[in-house]
Parts: sequence; C-alpha cells; structure tokens
Amino acid sequence: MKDAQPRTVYLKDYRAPDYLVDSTRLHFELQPQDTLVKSRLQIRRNPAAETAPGEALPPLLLDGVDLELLSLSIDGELVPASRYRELPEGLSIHVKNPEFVLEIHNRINPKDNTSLEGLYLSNGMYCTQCEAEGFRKITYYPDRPDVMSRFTTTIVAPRQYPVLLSNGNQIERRTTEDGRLLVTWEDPFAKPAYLFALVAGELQTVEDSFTTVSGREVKLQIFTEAKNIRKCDHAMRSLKKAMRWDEEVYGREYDLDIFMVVAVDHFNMGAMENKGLNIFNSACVLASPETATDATFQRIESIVGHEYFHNWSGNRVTCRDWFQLSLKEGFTVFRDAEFSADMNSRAVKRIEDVSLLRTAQFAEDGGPMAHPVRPDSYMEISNFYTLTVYEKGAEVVRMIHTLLGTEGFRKGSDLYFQRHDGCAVTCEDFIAAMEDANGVDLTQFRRWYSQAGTPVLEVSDAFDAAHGTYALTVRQSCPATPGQDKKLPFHIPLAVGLLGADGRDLPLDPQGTTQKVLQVTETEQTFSFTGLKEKPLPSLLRGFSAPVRVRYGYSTEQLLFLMRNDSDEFNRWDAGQRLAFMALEQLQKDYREGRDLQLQPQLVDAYRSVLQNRELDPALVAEMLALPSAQTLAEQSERIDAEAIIVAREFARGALAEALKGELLDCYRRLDCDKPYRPEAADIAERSLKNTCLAYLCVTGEAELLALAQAQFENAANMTDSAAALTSLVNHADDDMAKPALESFYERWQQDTQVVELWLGLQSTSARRGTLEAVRELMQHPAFELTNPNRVRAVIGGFANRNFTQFHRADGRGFEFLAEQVIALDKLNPQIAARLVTPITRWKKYTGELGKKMHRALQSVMESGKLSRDLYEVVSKSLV
Ligand code: 0A1
Ligand code: ZN
Repeated sequence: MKDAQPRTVYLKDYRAPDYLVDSTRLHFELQPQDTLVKSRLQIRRNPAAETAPGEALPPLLLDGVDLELLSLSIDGELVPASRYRELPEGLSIHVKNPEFVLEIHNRINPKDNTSLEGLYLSNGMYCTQCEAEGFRKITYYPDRPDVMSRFTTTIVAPRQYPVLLSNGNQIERRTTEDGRLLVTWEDPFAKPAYLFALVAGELQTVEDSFTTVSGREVKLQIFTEAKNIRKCDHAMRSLKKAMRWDEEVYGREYDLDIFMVVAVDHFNMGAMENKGLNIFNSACVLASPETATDATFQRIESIVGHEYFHNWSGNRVTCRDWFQLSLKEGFTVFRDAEFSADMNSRAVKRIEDVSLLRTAQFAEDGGPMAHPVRPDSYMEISNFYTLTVYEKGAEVVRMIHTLLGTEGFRKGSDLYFQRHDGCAVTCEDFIAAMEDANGVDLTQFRRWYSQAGTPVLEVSDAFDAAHGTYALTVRQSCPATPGQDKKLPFHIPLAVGLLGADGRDLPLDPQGTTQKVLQVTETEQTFSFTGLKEKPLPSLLRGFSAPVRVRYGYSTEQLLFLMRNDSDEFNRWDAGQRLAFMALEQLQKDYREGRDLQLQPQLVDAYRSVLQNRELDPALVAEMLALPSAQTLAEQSERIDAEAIIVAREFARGALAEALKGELLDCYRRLDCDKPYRPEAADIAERSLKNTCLAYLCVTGEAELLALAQAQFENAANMTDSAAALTSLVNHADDDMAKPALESFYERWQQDTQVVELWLGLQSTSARRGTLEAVRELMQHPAFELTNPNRVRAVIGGFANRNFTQFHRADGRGFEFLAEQVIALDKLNPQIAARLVTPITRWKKYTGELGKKMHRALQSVMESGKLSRDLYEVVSKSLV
C-alpha cells in the first residue's frame, strides 16, 4: 500500500465534479484474499462543471486506495499506459469524449483488511463500509457524495455463502456453470458511492412486513448468524415503530419494496444507513431480555430509528461534500431523539442527551480538535464524525424547531425534501428551506454552523418594585477556538419561566403565558417583564433550549426551590445538578486546602426528598439522585485537578449513602419485585431507580448491603438487574465476593458475544485500585481481540473514557498504557486508533504533574514512527 500523505482539504476549495456517472454496474467474484471487482461506468461531462466552455476536457480523476489495477478500458478499448497516471490515492485518466463507458477490473483483499472500511470479512462473512471514503477501497471511482449514480450489482460467490445482498431489489439469482451462486441487485434510486453495500454469508433471517400509509407492502428482513436469530425481535419492533413515526411526524414514506438489516460483529461505528441494506454493529441491533440491559434496548430503538430516518435525511437528500456532514447527521440525530422521546420518557431522554453533550461535546468544543458544526477543513474526514457534528448539530436543528414551532418546522422540512429530493445539497440549503417556508430570516442564526466553541450566557436581574418590572440582562460570549479568535454574537433561543414565591409559574403576559423564548441576538441585551408583584425566581434555559452554558448567581436556597417546584422537569434536574456541583466544588477546595470534608446538609435533605417523592417518574428520580460524573466535573473546571475531583466525588457519594441508607433501602425493597421483563418505559424507570439505590447502598461497603447485590446477582431474571448487581460487586465488594461472581458470569455467558462485551466493560471501568493491571490481563484473555472494535472499546475505551479514577492514577501509567495501545492499533485500524487517543489530547487542561505525564504520553505516540493520516491529524493538532 502507498502511504497516505498528510494533506488538508478546505471547504472553500469545493468545485462541482467534472464528470457524472449515470450508471454503475458492479460485478464481484468473492474470494477471501483475492476478490475480483469489475465495474462498468457510464460517464458524462458534468454540464455544471466549472471549467470554461471550449476548454479541453479535463482529466477524469478517480479515487482508489489499496487496489490492484488489472485493466482499464474506454468504450471497449484498452486504455494504454500513456493515457492514464497512477496517483498516490487514485488514477488520472486522459479523456477524449464528453461521454463514454469506462470499464475497470481490479483486485482486493478483504481478508487482510483490518481497517473495516471498504470490503472486509467479519467472522467469515463479507460486508462493506463505504462512508465516508471507503468505496475507493473497493474500486476506482469518483468517491464523493455529489456524484450520484444508479447502481446494479452482481455478486458471484462459492456456495458456502447462500445469502448475497446489495442495495435495492434482487433481479436475478442463479447457479453459474462452475457451480457458484450468482445474484444481481438493482437499486432504482441514484445514490453516492458511500451508500453502496454488499453482504455475503451464511445468514439466517427474521422476516416481517410493513404496510405504508399509501398501502404499499414492504418486506422487512433482519439477517444474522443462526445463533442470534432469537435476538432480533426488538429491532424489528423498533423498525416498524420508526417507519410509522416518520410517516406521522414528517410525512415520509418508505420507497423500496424491501428493507434489510444485517448484524456484523466487526464494525467501526454503531450502524450504517446504506440504501435498503442497513449494516449494524451487532451490539446495536441484537437483544434479548436475558442478555441485554434496558440501556441496550433503548439504544437499539434509537439507532434503528436513526438509520431508518436517514432514508430521507441523508439518502434521498444527501450531502454535497463532507463538510456538510451535519446536514444529514445533525438533522437525523434530532429526528431520532424526538422519536425516542415520543416512545419513552421525554424528560429523561432530554437529560441523557444533555448530559452527554455537556460532558463530551463541551469538552470537544473546548479542546484542541474543536471545530464548527460545519467544519472548514480536515485532513481525514473520519475524524469529523464527532459529537459536535452529530449532537451539537442536532441541538442546532432543535433550536430551529424551537424558533419556528412544530408546524413551522414541518413546513420547512416538507419544502426541504420537496426541493432537494434526489440531490446532494448543503447546510445552507436546509436553512434556506426553513426560512422560505416560514418567511423568517435566519442570517444570524447561521453562525451556529460556522463558529466553534460553547457560548456562555451571563445572566443578571433586577426588580423594580415600584413599577412591578423585572429585568433580565443577558451577556453572551464565546471562547476562542483553534483558528477562530473572535466570535460574532449568536442567535440564541433562551426559554425562560418565572417562579413566584408559591413555586408556581407566573404569567408573563396578559394571556397568561408562563414560558417565553427570548431571542438573544446581541452581546448584551435586557428583557423586561411587567406587572409583577414580587421579585420572581428565573428558570433559565428550560429544556436546554440552546447548547450554551448559563451563569446566574443562584443561591443554595434558590436551587433547592427550583428543584422542588420548577414546572420544567429538565430544569428541576438541572437545579439539582448545579447544587451538587457547588457542593462538590467546595469539597474539592476543602481537600486542596487540607480541611476536613463535610457534605452540605441541604444537599442531603434535597436528595432525601427527591428519593421520597412518589409523584415523580422513578426514572427522573434516578437521574436526580446521580451526582454529576467525574468527567462532567472535569469538563466544568477551568483547570482539572483529577485527584481533588475523585476524592470529592467519592466522599460525597459515601456521605449520601450513609445518610440516606434507610430511605435507599426502603426504596430498593419497594421496587425489588418479580415482574416479567418488559423493556417498556415504566418498567425501565423502576429498574433504573432500584439499581441506583443498590449502587449507593453498596458504596457503604457493609456486608448486609453487599449481600443484597449478591442475592440480586444470583436471582436476576434479566440482564439489567444482573449486570447492575455485578457492577456493584465488582466496584465495592472484596475479591472473595467479586471474583467468583465475575467467573460464574463468564462461565454462563462465554458463548454470547454481546454479554462478553458487557463483562469486559464492567471490569475495565471498575474504580478499584489495580484495574490497570487487570485490564492488561484482560487483553490476554481469549475474549479479547485487537482487531474487533467492540472488544477494544469495552476494554481499552472503557478504561480510558469511563474510568476516571483509575485512568488518572497519579503515576501516569494509565496514559502510557493508552499511548501504547493506540500505537499498536494504528497499524490495524486507524479510525479506531484516532478515536481512542482522545482522552490524552486534553492534557493542557490538567494541573501539575498529571498534565505533564499526559503530554508525554501523547508525544510518545507522535514519536512512535509513521502514523496513519487519521491518527496524525488528531495527535499533531493536540500537541500544539
Ligand atoms: N452514517 C452513519 C455513521 C457511520 C459513519 C462512518 C462509518 O464507518 C466509518 C460507519 C457509520 C450513522 O450516522 O449512523
Ligand atoms: Zn447518522
């Protein structure tokens, strides 16, 4: 292979393609190390290309990586070597006519392809991953999303592969003269190469059907290895729900006669929306009550929805170039979040999403890889499948929804789909459709797409008792990010309510409205409310109406009041988080200054009343009882003092557990019942609260309480309860108790891929001392495989991302370990290596020796030799 060179691609350099491909005919003869690919492309000069008329025809540029070129012909004649050039990552072909047929034969090696891009083997099954730039690892092609073509695909394979799949409809299936199976698929919709897919294997299928709103019957199929066939029901149910929801909420109907989903064990991401043939990481589609937790059930529902929704937001209307990635991803994440909110508890879904955004996306936005929702440059596009593009992108779409209202937003999305169906477009086109359908001006709002960084709102207020007016003053700012020193003010929808002394929402106008969305557009702005008899307490950024930080000098009493009374459930939770954050800050300070630690009694009382509140949704209670994670505390600190964070948080958890033991036990006992398992919101909520109580109880380390976990572990009839109990034992019981539990769990589940992954993750995230050594040992376990991203994420990712305590051990060994693994992985799978390195790229924010050790570990990666383009981009940008 020719090594990928560092290069930077800029949005400003975008040019329309010189040539279009009207049809693409592919022919595969599958062999593990020697797959033959023949492609026949009907090519034509792009009338919209930007070269002047009369100019000579430009060369045809094709992308190609890790390919062996066998032959090249144009209109039936072999192209002589003098008419084309091999480039480091493709071909440049001299062109004589504005229209021609190009035929290419090349060879690839799926078996040795550990990058999991292009065509590869996973447990003996062939599968593909082409987004973003994987198709170029299959054959030479203009591998860019604005080249859309009609694909016909023939697959020829030995008879051990009875299932041969590709996009669209199957139009031919026969045995060849030499006894192989030949199947042809035709996709009637033009699509970019990144949506191409091929699967071949010995697979079983679960079938169902869905009748669309206009009465068309669609065949639904989920393909997996035989052993997983009983784990497909939940995904199938989720798929049908998603199909109905998209018809009802967006008026979008499915467009092919068949929709297929395939589960594969080796996959870099969660899943992929290939037209009519979604390919899923098996962890994101397979579930049964005995083997999957509630969290997994919910994740599957949302990912199945996400990929299905892409059929319109991504496939029918796709991206012009990869800088527009959030066009499809931000919009589709917003769609899947609303779907999940409609299927489950809206408030809890919002809390989970905002927690992720605040910990991980805010950290990204404040780190060395910060970039706008629509980046302006990249070295390797795979590095931009980020929380910013996905989650912040979804928040940006949500803000448009908030600004336009449900109906206005629907008018906008209808116009967007109508205008751009079958086209490759930009974020600008999306906003323009929203504007045009509603007669609004979103000029300033567009800055959310071009400016990086998390804005800060500083809010202050004043009450004029004589006139009954209340003034809220909002100042916005946004920290500098790489390449962007100064920012212009954003257009921020700030949802607010005002609480009276009785805890009720005050009317904000004569109509009695109790919540308003303030349009914050200037650096400093004052909003007035009239007709008030008393100074109200503001409830700010309700429902997290914008991805910003809000600063307002709430007192402890005011936060307690909001926690009890706010009509906005999200803000009730958020008040609790702020309160806990203040308490934890104080503890950190006390620890640093050598004082005795003591938890604020008000916090304990607040948690007690939450725990005893039988009116709240138990899932919300569970969320409210959870202290902000160490990661969240780190993100919110100006400089991260890892040791102080760990000590403060552990102390607070211990103090809460001790003080609330009785109430926790009552609650645990009340909810600990034998119900048949259903992954429904109400039951999930109860299990969530019960297991939150159990976790606190085990923090005490008391034998009787650990015995509860032991008993739950032994008797659990579902994986949620079993895994929760085992987690508590692993974190808090001594070896005599924890080890046998871990062993028996493995013994029982060793044949189950998904449960083994859970088992690995549960150990790598253990807060006990010695986890690093245990992790090194786990890497020697037969269940570990460096070429399987799920195993890598469970063991190495779990340790580096979800084990703050042990990863940040004072001797820096955690960082050294990560650096070592990243270096090794880069040779196998650059995408995974580049993602995995993230925790040590944030070295600048750490105080003292730890920051230095982290920096040294990162440097060791850079100095280890030649890095992939993926890893090079992340490491080089983080060292400056
Ligand atoms: N479009 C997919 C995400 C995806 C991106 C890249 C992949 O391979 C490198 C795989 C999947 C989604 O949003 O679900
Ligand atoms: Zn997506």
